[in-house]
Amino acid sequence: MNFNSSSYEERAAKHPHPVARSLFEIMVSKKTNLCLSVDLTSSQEILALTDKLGPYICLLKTHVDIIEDFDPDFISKLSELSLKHNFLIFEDRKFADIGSTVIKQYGGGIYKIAEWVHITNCHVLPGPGIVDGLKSVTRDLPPRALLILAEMSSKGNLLTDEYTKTAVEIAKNNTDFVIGFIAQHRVSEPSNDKTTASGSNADFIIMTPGVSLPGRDGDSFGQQYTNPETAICVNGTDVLIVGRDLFTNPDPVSRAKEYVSTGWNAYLKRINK
Ligand code: BMP
Repeated sequence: MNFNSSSYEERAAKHPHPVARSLFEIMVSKKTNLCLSVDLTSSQEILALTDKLGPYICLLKTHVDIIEDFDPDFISKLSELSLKHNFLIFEDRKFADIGSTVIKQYGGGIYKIAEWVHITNCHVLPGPGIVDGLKSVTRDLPPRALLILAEMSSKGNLLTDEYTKTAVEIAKNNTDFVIGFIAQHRVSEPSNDKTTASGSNADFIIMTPGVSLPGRDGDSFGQQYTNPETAICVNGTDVLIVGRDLFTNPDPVSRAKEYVSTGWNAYLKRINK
């Protein structure tokens, strides 16, 4: 679909959701639209890389259930890094069960995701009850937000156009909690002067995984990559999610700087600055 030609500043000023506002404000102040997907399995390695790349990212994406030595102290340290470097935390949990089960998965268990994570995500396969369930967990917490998986990067995935449209409808009915999509394209109308707090003109943030600078051609399990410039200028994404191309790089800081400048220049081109 279309891309969004408003600046992140304009979108921050108008956005009704506090988590979306914070994210846009961080992006503007640090001049970055990069999200590090820190898919490592040792908590020490995750913390060390996050401390190194913290200055270059607006968002840190975790898969907390792959950590082999998880302990609650890890969460305190990660939260300290998020304050030190000014980024938000996104747990890529991809909830996919009925409302009453996701309530326990999001709020409880050993990870207590809702307590420390600003943003999480879900599939809408079970129908809108999953969003209602997740939202109910956040009632007495600081602001929390949800992304809906509307498209996936992997070859042969089953998220059809029809499914994507339904995902967008569910998001539009829950703009007090859903701030955007994990998607490969801008799947909803871009915001404009008619942007409203909710409903059909809500300003959804598009975050795209399966992004790599030229040179990485997918993996042997169906991952597919788009380059940052295409993702931002053609497909209309707002946040670039990058994993292995950063955390397996021998010089992740230099690589992160390349993503930051490529991503930011592509964004400036898109908004015509
Ligand atoms: P990488 O850049 O190393 O391919 O990692 C991509 C990250 O984004 C992984 O953590 C994966 O779980 C996630 N992801 C994805 O690759 N495609 C999707 O459609 C949705 C995802 O969350």
